[in-house]
Parts: sequence; structure tokens; C-alpha cells
Amino acid sequence: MSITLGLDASTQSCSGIVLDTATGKVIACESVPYGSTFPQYHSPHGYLPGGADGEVHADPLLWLEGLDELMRRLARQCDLGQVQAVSGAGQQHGSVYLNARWPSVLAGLQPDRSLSEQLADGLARATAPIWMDTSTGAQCREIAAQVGGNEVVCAKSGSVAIERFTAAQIRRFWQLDPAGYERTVRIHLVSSFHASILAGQDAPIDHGDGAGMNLMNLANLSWDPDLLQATAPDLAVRLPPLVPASTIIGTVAPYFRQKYGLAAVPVVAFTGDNPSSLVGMSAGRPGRIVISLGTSDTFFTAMLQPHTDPDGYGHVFGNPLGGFMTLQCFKNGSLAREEVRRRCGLSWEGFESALAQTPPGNHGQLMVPFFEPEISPRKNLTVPVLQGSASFQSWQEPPALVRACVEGQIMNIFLRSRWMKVGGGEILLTGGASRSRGIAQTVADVFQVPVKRLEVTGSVALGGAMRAAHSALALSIGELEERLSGIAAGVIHPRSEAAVVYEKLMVDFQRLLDAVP
Ligand code: XUL
Repeated sequence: MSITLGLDASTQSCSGIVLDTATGKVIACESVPYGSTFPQYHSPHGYLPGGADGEVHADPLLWLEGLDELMRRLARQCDLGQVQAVSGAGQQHGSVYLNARWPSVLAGLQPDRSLSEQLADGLARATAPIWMDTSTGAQCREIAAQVGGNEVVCAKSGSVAIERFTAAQIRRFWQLDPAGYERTVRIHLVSSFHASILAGQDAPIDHGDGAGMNLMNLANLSWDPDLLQATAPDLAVRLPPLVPASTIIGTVAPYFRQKYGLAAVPVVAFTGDNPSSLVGMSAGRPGRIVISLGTSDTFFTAMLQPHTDPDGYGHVFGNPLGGFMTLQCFKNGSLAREEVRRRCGLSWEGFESALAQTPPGNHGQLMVPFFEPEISPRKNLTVPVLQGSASFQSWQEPPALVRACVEGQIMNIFLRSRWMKVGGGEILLTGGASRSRGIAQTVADVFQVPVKRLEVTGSVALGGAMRAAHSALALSIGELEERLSGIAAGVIHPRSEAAVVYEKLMVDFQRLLDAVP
């Protein structure tokens, strides 16, 4: 028996899977949605709504409540004492600011009190900016200018200066609250923050997630002195060291042993949710393309050498199995689908049957489905743009509106990912919305390749459990993939008649998109 625990601290929930990696059997699986479980934090989707000037922050204490609750539930489902190694992942780019008390608070966690109660004392900043934040346009321009332009930022870090990436967020904090920055002794990513808590000691940042900060140099996998200097003063001492994702960073802290029955087993470095999902989807080696439909929709694939996006929307991150991955992120993912469903007065079953009863191409009716300023491509919309009949444009045709939303999202993913020059083969689909047959069919039709889905929708936590087994228990990735990539029965094939429909529709969609500021 090689039982491991994989964790996923994502935008809207904290999830975990206890897995027998020798047989592929799921022993326990739980997800704690932050918003509905802890309404007192006033964060229905896991972050604080209504931030000014594009600010989107979350309360790190809410994440800790989620982690405690997740462990409580997993311990009710199984004996956590059987777990032999742990790893996990967090939503990317978000940053947590800790004060001088952080190391001693971490080392002295008492099981009779909650994590949130005890960690409150270690925060230098009450809230954490997350990946949805777009408040840092000025800081991006400043960082780029200081190092000689966005070409330099991109060549060094794998991405041009990006609003949601950690460098611009740190710079804005230093500018707006210099005293708060001065109090900060450590800045963690969501992944390394959770790893620190689990191990009861300050954790490093892995190359996978570290690449999403605009601070790590891809050529030598180290903090880049020029980027650090362009971001904020004395930043090097505030950042944890960078390590390969396979590093064992410590053992499970006494807090989790005494409270939830875990043993003193190795903790493997945490990584970003997308790099973890790459492993969980058995796509860690080049050749497989993944589309993840979650709070954000993402398109990613492994690659051996970094290859950057000429338009500046795509990114290069570290692949937890070595080498690199390329990723394109779309902000208007599940929250946009949910908003269309709500405005159309439909249940999720109704949403599904709307897709089933409308044809590919939607008789030419189109939607640019952006309810929040989009990042791929950068568009400052908060209201979707519709093109079609008068009743469609006044939200009177629910089935056509649902199809227009899904087709708009998938065509945008297709158009924005063409620079990667990957294609053919097949697409692996994951994330909550991958359960929808109609959405999966639309992906197959737009990309004109077969689509496969995983039985487990939580590929991020699964990737954590697989990485724990690979790095701490020396199980081979090939064998783990064979046992664990439970591809759900039934490949979804593209309909050839849809090819010509989407070829034309995509030209119209791009034209509509170009007309939007
Ligand atoms: C990736 C990104 C999101 C977050 C949240 O660049 O910003 O996918 O990782 O899932």
C-alpha cells in the first residue's frame, strides 16, 4: 500500500484526495466550498467582492478555516494515519504577507485552537491579492520600463509583466503601504503558504509556481536580480528559496498529527494548481493538451524548452516533472457560465439541454462572454457583447444564449492558443464543467479533435497525490499514470460538418472581439 494525500487550495474551495497509489483506489475525497461553508467571511466565491480599481483580494484566514474543515472531514472518512506522503497545490500568483511572528506562530501551532485563530497573529497584511486582480497596470509598465521593456521581462521570466502575477502585486503593496511592506518578513504564494502550514515550518517555492511571479529567471531557475530590483526594495530576503517540485520540504507538523491522526510523513513541495493538474491529467510529458474548465478556464501542455507567446497573453511555467509547460488563462470561466445560466433562469440540467437543442454555429448568433475584464485577450468588458436577433440581444432566447456563451468561450480558447503551434492528437478535458456533455462536444467540434475526460474531476488534488508518491515513495510516473489516469468511458468525437461552420463563425467572432475596447 502506498497511500498519499493530495491537496488543492483553489479559488472557491479547498479539496483533498486520499489515494492508494498502488491500486488507483480513491480512499477518501472531499471538497470544502469556502463561500457557503464560512458565510461569516462574506466571500461567496472565495474572495472579497467589490474591490476598487480592479482589486481582488481573499482572506488567508478563510483558506485556513477551509484547510481545518477539510482535514476534519477526511479524518471522518478514513484513517489518515495510513497516509505515507503529502503534497498539494494552490491557485497561482496570489501572495500572502507574513510578519516577524510568522516563524514562531508556525512552529508553535496548538491543536486545541484553530489554524485561523493562531495564524492571524502572523499576517503582515490582512488580505491576499489573488489571480483575478487587475489593479496593477501601472506597476507592470514600471517593472517593464526598468528592465528594458516587456521583451526582456518575457525572455527572462516566460511572460510579459502581467497584472495578476506576484511581482506587480508586491510592487503595488510596497507603493500603497510602505509600512506594511516594511513589516513583511516573508512573502508566500498560496501554494507555499499552505505547504508551510502543513509542515509547520517556512516552505520554499517550487519552480512550477515560481515561474508565475515575473521574478524567476527561466534560464537558471533562480530569482532574477534585475526583476527583483525593479519590483520592490530588499525583496530577495522576503522571498523563500526556489526548489524543484520534487523536493521533500519537511514532515507533517505535530498540529495535524495530534488533531487529525496523520503520521510524521514527508511533505513534498506544493506547486501551482495548473502545474499540478498537468501531472494529474497524465500530461506531464510533452504531447498531450489539457483544457481545464474551472473558475478560470486554462489551456496547457508540457514542453521541453520555453517558447513564449508573441502576443504576450500566454505564459511559461515550470513542469513539476522537469522541463516546462505553456499555459493560456481565461478569466471568464465558470463564473461567466453561471451568470448566463442565472440570467436565463435555468438549472444546470436546463443549461445542458439548451446545448443539446441548439446547432453548432447557433445560426450565427454570437456572444463575447466577458462579465469581468478579460485577460486573454485583454478587454475591459463587464457586460457581454451580443450579436444576433433583437430577442437574442435582449436576453429573451435562453437556449441560444447558453450556446453563444459556450461557443464564445471555446472559440476564444482556440484562437488564443494557436501561437503554441500544438494541435492534432486529442484534448484531455478536466475541471467542474468538463462533466457537461454539451461543452465537451463543443470543444471537440471547435478544435476538430477527439476529447477525453477524466473520471476524477479534481485533477489538481490528484496531481498532488501522484507527486507525493513519485517524490517521497519513489513510484515511477509511468506506472502511476497507467493506474491513475482513469479516462472516463467514451471518447467524444468531433462532428465533421461542424468544421466549416466554426471556420466561418470564428472569423465573425474575432471581428466582434476586435471591435471591443
Ligand atoms: C493561471 C491562473 C489561474 C489560477 C487559478 O495563470 O491565473 O488559472 O491559477 O486557477
